[in-house]
Amino acid sequence: MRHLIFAGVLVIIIAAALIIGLDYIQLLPTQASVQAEPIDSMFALEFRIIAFLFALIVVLMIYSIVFFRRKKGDTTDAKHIEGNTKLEVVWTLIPLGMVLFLAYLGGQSLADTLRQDPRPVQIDVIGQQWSWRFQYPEQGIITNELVMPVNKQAVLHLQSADVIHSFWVPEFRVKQDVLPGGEGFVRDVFITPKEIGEYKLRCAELCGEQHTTMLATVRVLSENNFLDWLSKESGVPNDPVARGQLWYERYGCNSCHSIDGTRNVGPTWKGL
Ligand SMILES: [Cu+2]
Repeated sequence: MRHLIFAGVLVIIIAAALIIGLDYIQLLPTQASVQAEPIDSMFALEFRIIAFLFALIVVLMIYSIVFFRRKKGDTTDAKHIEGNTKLEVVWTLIPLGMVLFLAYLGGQSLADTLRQDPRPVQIDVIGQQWSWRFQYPEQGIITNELVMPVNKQAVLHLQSADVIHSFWVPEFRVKQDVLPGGEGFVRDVFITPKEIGEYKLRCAELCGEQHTTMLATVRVLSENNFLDWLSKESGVPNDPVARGQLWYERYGCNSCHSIDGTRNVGPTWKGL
């Protein structure tokens, strides 16, 4: 009994130290979207459970090694134990209950991230080897950076022009595969940014030679700045050279074709 109380106190102390330590080092980046909230609370809960289970197993193991090791000269056999039905029922039912509870919370969090607000901003996102393109169908805008207003939900309709990519902005937490195959394979992701700022969109699915360069800038603007941006972007220049330059960047041609003769994935456009 004395051992049990002492080991129990040690488990509680180590678990508490681990929980405080994990909170202190802040494993997750800034929480920049409303959809990140349920995901972060799941992380927080699971880190606490993991810290407790780690302490429970490791402390009891090390405690036993230290206090119950064979004494010098002791050649007697250990006591033979044949099963313990009560214990086995308990250590099956408790984890089963915990896993079911976590599944319930996971389902709730998933539903939270998929909730649609009335009249969200509509954005089509096209992933291709190895760039991103964003289209605002209501304003006729095509661009290579994702621009969104703060505190307003955006629905991103994701599709791929070639292989499977994955849309991931760590600060927004939510992540979604981007599939080829057209209409029936479009996947939606809902993001309500809550921090003005600049973020990085990464492709999170190995998609070929230059997968690691498949990045795009994400800018979250105030509502007024977003409206200004929309009106500025919807104008397309009349000069064919300026228009060509603009489309070369917007359609992501520049990720494969150079215009100065530099060797790249595709042939250069120099002299065309
Ligand atoms: Cu990709």
